[in-house]
Amino acid sequence: TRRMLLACAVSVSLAGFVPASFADDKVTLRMSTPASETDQRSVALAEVFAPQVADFATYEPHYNGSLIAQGSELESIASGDLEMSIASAQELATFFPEFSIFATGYVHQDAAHQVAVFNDPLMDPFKQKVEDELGVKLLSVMYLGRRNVNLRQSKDELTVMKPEDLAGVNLRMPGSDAWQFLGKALGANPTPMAFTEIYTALSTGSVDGQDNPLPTIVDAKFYEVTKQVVLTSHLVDLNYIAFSKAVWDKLTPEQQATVQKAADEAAESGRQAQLKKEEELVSFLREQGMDIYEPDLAAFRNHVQAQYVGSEFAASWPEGLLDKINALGN
Ligand code: KDO
Repeated sequence: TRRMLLACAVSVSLAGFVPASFADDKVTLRMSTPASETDQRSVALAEVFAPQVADFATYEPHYNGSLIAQGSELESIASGDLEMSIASAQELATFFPEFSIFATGYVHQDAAHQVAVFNDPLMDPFKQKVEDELGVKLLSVMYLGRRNVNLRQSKDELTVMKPEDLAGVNLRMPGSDAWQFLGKALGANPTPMAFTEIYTALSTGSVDGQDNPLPTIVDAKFYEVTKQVVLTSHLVDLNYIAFSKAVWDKLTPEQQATVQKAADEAAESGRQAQLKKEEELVSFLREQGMDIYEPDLAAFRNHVQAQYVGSEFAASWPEGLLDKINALGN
């Protein structure tokens, strides 16, 4: 009987073990992001990207940094532990410093400018390098929005018109050099912290504020634990749809074209949704009792730009690139 039991156990476990390639011949696309499921980029990928690739791929999103911690997604794709992410230029700049140009304050002017830059030949060497050296394809550019300074203090307690007004303010910024530099360039005292920790940090007062676009302030409910938004628009922020080159290379040319089209259409759909939210949410946030106002934008722009001139970041930018980027704007 012992033998029989054993034989039985073996056959049961063998039956349970079906290699992925036999279980179904679809490729699984694990996507990891610190963003929530209701973030417009997440929604666009789930509702526009996933159905278009469904014939040959199963899209498997992981939200709120639950699979891979914020900032480690690209190396996970490189090592084969992840197939997709919503990557930032700041993350790419940790591997390739020249990407910091796309993470620099007051460079991109709006969503259309981001698209023009991403589709311009100036982007080709950037995309190629990421593909060759990291095994990651940057498929399309997504719009995150205009980042603004969001503080716990009310406007009566602290009115921010100029960078000097942010002196000593502990501003949470994401944890990489390019982000910390931007926080300092704004005049604040930047503190690195993962996105998923911001709400608690704001509610306990371990930071004075954070910076993100209005749709994120609403989606992550930061308005519950903050009192004002200073419309600095210091970074018209973007993300790239990052895709494993190893997986891409296993797809047929038709499947590759489908993935590319699905990514472009998801990015466009998410962009339109996010732009609409940015417009609508000012009144929503005011209804929640928040102060929302414009500071002296020229003062912020001049101060931020002056910090980058002569910086280690600017030293990594290819000659003439900033002019080319500016020429693609208004
Ligand atoms: C953030 O950590 O503040 C940030 O906005 C940085 C972005 O690059 C992006 O990763 C985003 O978080 C997450 O997707 C959560 O919205």
